[in-house]
Amino acid sequence: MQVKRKGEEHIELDHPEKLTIAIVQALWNESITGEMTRECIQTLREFGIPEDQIIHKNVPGSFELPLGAQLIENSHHPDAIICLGCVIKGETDHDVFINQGITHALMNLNLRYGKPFVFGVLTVNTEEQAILRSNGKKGNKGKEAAEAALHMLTLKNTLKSETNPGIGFRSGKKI
Ligand code: DLZ
Repeated sequence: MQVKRKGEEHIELDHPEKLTIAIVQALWNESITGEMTRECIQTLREFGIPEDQIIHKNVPGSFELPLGAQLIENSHHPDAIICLGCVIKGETDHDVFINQGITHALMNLNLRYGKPFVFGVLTVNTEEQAILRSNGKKGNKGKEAAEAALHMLTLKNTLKSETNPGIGFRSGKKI
């Protein structure tokens, strides 16, 4: 029996090859968000998402993640959008304002579009904390974000099948 790693146990996709997933990466603290993006893409690939169905776009900083995500939603209509950023606390409260702005905006996008807009943003006190959370020593937020997106798509598909028994299709697409 295949033992699933933590985070995988709720992911069950019948047709991952039909999914399109977008990643929006903030370029502030790029070495950190680059690692998160690399791991995010690798995780999506491990679950069977085709390489050419992973859309990867950049925005300047984490504050721009929600608008970047909405623009991609309007242009490509992916099944899920993963937002990756890293906000490090400084001398002022900028981190609080940016983080609150992103969380509210992404929550609104989730509910408005009824699809996962994943909050894959590190909200840390130091660069060291960010490195530990992006190099695997204390996990990798990019990987977690990919798993969160696929978990939510599994849930969405399960609920669809339960309410339309024997169908499980929408727009001819069962995932
Ligand atoms: C301005 C700023 C600061 C001070 N710190 C960060 C940060 O730690 N992480 C991040 O992703 N972005 C930061 N930014 C940039 C803002 O997110 C945004 O790009 C600019 O304020 C322009 O709107």
